[in-house]
Amino acid sequence: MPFLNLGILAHVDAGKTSLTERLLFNAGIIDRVGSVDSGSTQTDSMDLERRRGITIQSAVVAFQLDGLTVNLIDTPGHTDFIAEVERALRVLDGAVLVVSAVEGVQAQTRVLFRTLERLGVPTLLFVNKVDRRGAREDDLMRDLAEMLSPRLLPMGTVRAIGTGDAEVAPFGFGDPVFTEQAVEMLTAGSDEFLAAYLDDPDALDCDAELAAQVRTGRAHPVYFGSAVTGAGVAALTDGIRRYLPVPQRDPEGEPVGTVFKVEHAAAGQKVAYVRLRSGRIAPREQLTTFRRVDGTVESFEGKVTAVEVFATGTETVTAVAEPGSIAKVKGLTEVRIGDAIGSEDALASGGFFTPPTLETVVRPADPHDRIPLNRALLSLAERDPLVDPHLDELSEEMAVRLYGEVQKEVVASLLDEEFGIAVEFEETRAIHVERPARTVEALHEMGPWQQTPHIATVGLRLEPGEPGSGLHYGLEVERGSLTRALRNAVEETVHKVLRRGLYGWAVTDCRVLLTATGYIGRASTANDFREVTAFLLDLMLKEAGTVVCEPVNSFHVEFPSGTGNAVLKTLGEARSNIKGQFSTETTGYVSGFMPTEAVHGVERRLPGITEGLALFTTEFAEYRPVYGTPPRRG
Ligand SMILES: Nc1nc2c(ncn2[C@@H]2O[C@H](COP(=O)(O)OP(=O)(O)OP(=O)(O)O)[C@@H](O)[C@H]2O)c(=O)[nH]1
Ligand SMILES: [Mg+2]
Repeated sequence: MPFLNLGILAHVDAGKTSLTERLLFNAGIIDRVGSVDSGSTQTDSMDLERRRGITIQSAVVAFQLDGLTVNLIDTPGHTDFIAEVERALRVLDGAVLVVSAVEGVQAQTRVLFRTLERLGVPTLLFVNKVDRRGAREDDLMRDLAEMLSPRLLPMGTVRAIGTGDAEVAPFGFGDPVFTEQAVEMLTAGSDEFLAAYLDDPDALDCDAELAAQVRTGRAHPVYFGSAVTGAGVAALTDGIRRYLPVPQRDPEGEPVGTVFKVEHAAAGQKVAYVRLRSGRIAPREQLTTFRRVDGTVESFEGKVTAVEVFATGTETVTAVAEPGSIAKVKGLTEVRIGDAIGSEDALASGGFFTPPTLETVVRPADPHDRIPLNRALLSLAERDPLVDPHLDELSEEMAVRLYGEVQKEVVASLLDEEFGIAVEFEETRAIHVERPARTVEALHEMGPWQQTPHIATVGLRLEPGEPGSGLHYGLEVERGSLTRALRNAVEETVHKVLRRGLYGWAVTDCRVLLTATGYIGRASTANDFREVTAFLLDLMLKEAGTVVCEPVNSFHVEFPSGTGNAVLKTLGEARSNIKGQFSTETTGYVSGFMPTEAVHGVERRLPGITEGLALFTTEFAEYRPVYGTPPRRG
């Protein structure tokens, strides 16, 4: 049976989990629609998810749709868990982007839509909560077109919007007004379709053209509805079946896939969630997994002991995994989230979203728990490598990287529930970065044979890059001028040394080029190359100097006019840089930038000074040079 791996994505609270529940109900998988508010849904299964009513981890459920198995991935919307969304994005054949009819397009909606577009993931839009007071239709459609894409087509209209009786009347190609609107959008998206239209408008197959344009990410049908009342959801289901692609996959050949989730089953056994691109996976299969570590690719061998695939809802059955399916694979002891199976080519190159910009020191409430805590943190990192547990040099305690305060709570709760370790955190602080200030070069030439301590010639150039471009390493010498082992030794050392710049922060937004090499047959060792490279980089960093930068968020806040002074004072104390400001008789609006470190404090204080009426949205914008004396790490 063919598979469709479908992601449900949206900003926080848009109704993804409720919609998942409704789709399962409509497919006959569950006989009662669970509710997020009473903690009874299929996909919010962690204790903390049920207690807080938010999704923290992506979850997979399956249902059948006219001979198609849909593996649905319900993702979290809270920005602290964007890493989960990132991993889900790598395995999707299609997506439903949910927007709330009341809250409308949010910063996160734009981020997600841009990413889906960039990856070419065919995407339908679902405007949820049409039953809620304040739900909008026409002007929301205008917002969607303006803020997301002009290539949208509303697939129905809502009657009695904003009431519990809201119903959706789907459009069809029998309706001339809808057909005209569809033709207008479709001709703008394809010159061939435009030519065919000019040739003979009556011979057009608009539905087939719409499917073709959706599948290539050039058009997006928009469905209105309510996950809670079920209005409009049947039309969405029809759209999923009709317009999203069901890729053909090769069942022969080696299994190739991506690990997008890792769980620990009872007895600490690891369960890898694999989206299989081609080939099959059966028990006793020997698999090779690949992982990028410090710029080079490492591989691990593992033998599969058990395979289960998603069958109905959250239930899985023992089976041979077919291409296109999502399988739970046991037996791969070394496996980590993000690993590629069967082929290096399946490895992701870089992330779609900015890595965490905050960090905190975590210490056990009971000092005897130090070693178990280290072990537990490493185990968490297998599921979420971005947490990146590392030793904080000043406090000599473990530190973890975070997207925000809610994630801190999740880490604490996982450590408590799964490992029985109570922890305390230090105050969250921003992770700064260092950018080299100018281009520098250095060369170490080996002296006469057997007289130099290091038998290695290495030339390096360090060049500042564009802000946000990351760290890149490249060769300006022939690949063959150095053996593979020695070349790797240089590259690894570059990544390792630049993890700590002059102030202790990671060095980024630059290029390091290998400009000269030399070695002597068996006499030169990888260690010679490591030590020379580290020595040169140290010199070069000192000579170039670095600019320390801090993470900065853009923000937008709306508040009752009378509270303007208090809001501006709070923003000022948070070192905000205000870019735009205006007010009407009732409402004030301010937008600008503030250090990421200050965001949580502002979020906490705004409700108190605005009687809970402020609307605050924010997202990471960029790293900016800090004023005054740069802070040192640790
Ligand atoms: N009235 C109404 N409420 C809805 C609808 N869909 C969801 N809700 C409510 O909105 C809240 C959030 O719903 P969820 O389904 O948890 O939203 P989510 O997008 O999964 O949230 P996160 O996973 O935390 O990002 C809950 O209180 C739901 O009951 C809807 O169609 N109508
Ligand atoms: Mg949810």
